[in-house]
Amino acid sequence: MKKANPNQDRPEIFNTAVLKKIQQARMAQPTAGELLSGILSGDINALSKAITLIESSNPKHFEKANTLIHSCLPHANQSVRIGITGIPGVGKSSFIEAFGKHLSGLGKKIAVLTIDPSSTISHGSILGDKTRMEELAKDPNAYVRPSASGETLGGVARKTRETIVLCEAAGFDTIIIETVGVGQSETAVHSMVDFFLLLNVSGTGDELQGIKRGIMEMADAIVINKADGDNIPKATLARTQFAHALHLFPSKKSGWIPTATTCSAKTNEGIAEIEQLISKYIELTKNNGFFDSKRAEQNEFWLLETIHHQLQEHFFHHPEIQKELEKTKKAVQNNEYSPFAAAQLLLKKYFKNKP
Ligand SMILES: Nc1nc2c(ncn2[C@@H]2O[C@H](COP(=O)(O)OP(=O)(O)O)[C@@H](O)[C@H]2O)c(=O)[nH]1
Ligand SMILES: [Mg+2]
Repeated sequence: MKKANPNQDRPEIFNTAVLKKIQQARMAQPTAGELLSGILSGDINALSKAITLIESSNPKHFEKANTLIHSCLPHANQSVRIGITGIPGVGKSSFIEAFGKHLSGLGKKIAVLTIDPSSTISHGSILGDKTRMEELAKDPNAYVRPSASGETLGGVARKTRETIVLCEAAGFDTIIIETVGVGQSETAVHSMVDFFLLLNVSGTGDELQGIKRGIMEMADAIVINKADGDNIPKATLARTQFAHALHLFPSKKSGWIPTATTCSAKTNEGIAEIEQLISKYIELTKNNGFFDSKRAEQNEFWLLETIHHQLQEHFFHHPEIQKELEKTKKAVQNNEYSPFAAAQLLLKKYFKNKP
């Protein structure tokens, strides 16, 4: 056998390789404490890892994720949360890019999150070509994070809400949430933001058609985008129509009177005014107490939402219930049982067998 030579560099290379592996493994699996100190120092890499952790659907990660969110909470409230909705193609991503760059110019730090439960199916937006917001993503004051994929709307929404907390702890003072503007995503976003902006475009002259009343009612501002070039007169007309329509809604608890305005994400016309509008809203609602009471209400909503969700998950994943449910479904379909009585039976069984 060859005698070991202490000066031989082979063992050293081996050691460095092992060391590197250990370091990489540690980096890949940082503790909640390591992630927290990374986040608090504004380390984007740590923030991204933390978001991946809370997005994980592996039950083994839940405890660590909860510990992390809990420890971020005391650092997480100094922000303005803005929701942007509108049908695909109105220019939400383009608007956020222009608006985000303007905010960055004012010295703000912006995190952009998207709620798009369909992203796994459509691979991003349906019409848009700016989903990644390339320019804003390059801005050192901005962080752009696409939606968690492969999830239901409820799942995406819950995780987005926790992501907001992490971003705020990392020092982002403006959180912008883009929804795809289809389905129920507006309601989910509305329940996690301070200011809700509905983006629109002028088109057929019959602008108010096709916009759900409930969404208009939630809006704190309606912005007609693409007010540039030949489109300016039409956009101005649309703004007037929306302004009239907004007057017909009952006044808001916030004391704020929603407004309609125009902008162009292409020329930046009107973008600065929208920032001023939102600042006015924040000032008003912080002074009259609505800002804090709305956030408190939202916290309560998410508490109850999470409980509902977890109870449901637990029930439907219970092995005995899963077996029984199939039989019960058939019995109900064949009118052997009333749905109500069958539900009672299943629930009774569930509560009896609860571990
Ligand atoms: N002329 C003009 N086009 C715009 C404006 N904003 C967005 N667009 C275009 O509209 C299309 C859809 O934009 P996008 O931001 O992806 O819309 P989203 O689906 O609502 O996110 C893209 O081709 C954009 O270049 C604008 O202010 N003016
Ligand atoms: Mg988009």
